[in-house]
Amino acid sequence: MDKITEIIRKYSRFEIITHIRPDADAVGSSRALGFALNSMGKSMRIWYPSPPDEILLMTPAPKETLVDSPEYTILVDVSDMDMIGGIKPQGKIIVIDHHISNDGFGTVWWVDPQRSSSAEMVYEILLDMGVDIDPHIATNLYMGLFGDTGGFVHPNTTPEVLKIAYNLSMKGASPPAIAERLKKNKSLTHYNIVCLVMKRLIINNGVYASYITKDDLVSLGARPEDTSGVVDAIASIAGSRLSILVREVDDNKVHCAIRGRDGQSARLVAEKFRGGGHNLAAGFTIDGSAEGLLEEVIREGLRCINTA
Ligand SMILES: [Mn+2]
Repeated sequence: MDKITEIIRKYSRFEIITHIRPDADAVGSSRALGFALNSMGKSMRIWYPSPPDEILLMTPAPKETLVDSPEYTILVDVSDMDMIGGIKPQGKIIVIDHHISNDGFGTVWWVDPQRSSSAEMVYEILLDMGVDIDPHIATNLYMGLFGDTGGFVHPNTTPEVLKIAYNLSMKGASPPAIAERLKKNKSLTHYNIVCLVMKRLIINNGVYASYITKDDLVSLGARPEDTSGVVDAIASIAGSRLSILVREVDDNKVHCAIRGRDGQSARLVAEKFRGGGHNLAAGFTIDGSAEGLLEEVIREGLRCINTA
C-alpha cells in the first residue's frame, strides 16, 4: 500500500478503471478515489467498461478533468485484465483489489482477499494520505462496503467493516438512504424473473440451480439490471449450500453466477469454467446455451461441496 500512496502523492494525472458490469463496490470505490484525487489537486477520469446500473450512479460523482495522457492507471476492484472489457490503460498500472483470484499484476499492486471490499482498501489509502473524508467520499465508500457485504450480511462483515461503516456514517454517509437504494429498489420485473427461476429450480443435495434464457427476458420485457440479485434470491432459501443461476446474455454466451455458504465452493466451481471471484460469490461467462450448461455446473457444484 505504501508504494501506492507514494505514487499518488508524487504524480498528478490519473485514470481510474473498474471492472465490466460495475457493482456498488466498483462504482463507490472508484468515485471515492476520484474525489480524493481531486481534493489533492490531481486531475483524473473514470472509465466504466460497461454502464453501471442507474441506481449506482446516484451517489455524488467527482469532477473528471483529465483530458489525456495519464501517468498512472488505477485499476480498482479488477482481478485481471479480462475484467476491463478491452479498455486499453493509458498509464502505468496500479491495482487495488480484494479478489482471491488476483495473483497480482501491473507495475504496483495491493491485493488483499481478507478485505471485504475495494472500498475498505480505498478508505485505508485515503486515511494514510490524510485525505479529509467528506460526505461525498463517505457516501461512495459506504455504498461499496454495503454492496460487497450484501448489506452487512455475508461472512466478510468483520468488526473492522462495522467500525469503518460507523466512521463513514459519522462523516455523512446515510445508511438508510443507501440501503433503500440498494435493497428496496427492485422492479416488479425482477420478481417476475425470480418467479420463473424458482419454478424451474433444480434441487440436488444442497445445490440449488436454475436458469433464464434470452427469450424469457424478452417475453418478460426485462432489462439487464432486472436480473441482478436473482441468484441471491436462490441463495436465501433455507438449505441451499450452493446456488447457481445460468443466464443467457449475448448470442450464444451464458453467464453463470454462483453463491456458496461455506468454504470456497463458489470460487472452485467458477474456476473449473475459467471464471473466478470470491470464495462465496463467483461467476464465469462461457459459450453455450443455458439449459445445456446447467447440468454440467450442477455436477461440478456437487463435487465441490462434497470435497471442499
Ligand atoms: Mn469488490
